[in-house]
Amino acid sequence: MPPYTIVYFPARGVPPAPRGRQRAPMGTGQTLRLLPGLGGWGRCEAMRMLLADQGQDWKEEVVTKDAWLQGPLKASCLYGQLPKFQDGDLTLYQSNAILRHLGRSLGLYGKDQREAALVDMVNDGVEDLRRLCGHLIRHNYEKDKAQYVEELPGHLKPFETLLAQNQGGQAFIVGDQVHWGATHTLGCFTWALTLSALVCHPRSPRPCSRWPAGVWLKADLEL
Ligand code: GTS
Repeated sequence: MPPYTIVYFPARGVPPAPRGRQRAPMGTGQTLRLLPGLGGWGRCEAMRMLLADQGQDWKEEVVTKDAWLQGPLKASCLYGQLPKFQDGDLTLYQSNAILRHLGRSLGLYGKDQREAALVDMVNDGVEDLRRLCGHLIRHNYEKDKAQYVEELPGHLKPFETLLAQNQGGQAFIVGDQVHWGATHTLGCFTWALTLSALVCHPRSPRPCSRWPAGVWLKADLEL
């Protein structure tokens, strides 16, 4: 029995249509389907990718909307929300706390406290970006999409700055080894950039049908 269990909604694969649209534009579906959890960048994709990359096994419990709406499971969750994560007899909620827990227990929290602080900082920045993307999809997509595209470079700038400061961009965003925030960063950037491409070229099957060559991630993207 794997020690880890992820309890979450079936949030991966085809994206939900941005509000005001019937569905994702033709031609993008295939691309988007290649990207794990792109629709809402499901909150469990980063932990799945991290576990897979580290050769860990885990169990999935998929909660349907109907099951959730019945109420008892929601009532049993600490914050009334999913994901819920189990590591043996330890039960956790809050996706970023779960990622941090995996980072600590798998030895992926930077080489010292200084790097750990930087990883925390990067991940909090990624969470902000994630909210920005989520807000665009869930709220005034048509009204806000142009502004989103215009402002995206500014939102990506801090990460670019950090990368440039670390061995001239030849290493990781923090330190010289994989850390727990990397999958969240990678996935969120892909989401943010794909959304931007979707706005600019709504009928084009670009840009991110593949992960960048040489990326450290070994996880199978069809997880
Ligand atoms: N801060 C939480 C985390 O990071 O885990 C947010 C969790 C959350 O928003 N969960 C949503 C939920 O349970 C699902 S998702 O938006 O993350 O996919 N919603 C159902 C409900 O009843 O609130």
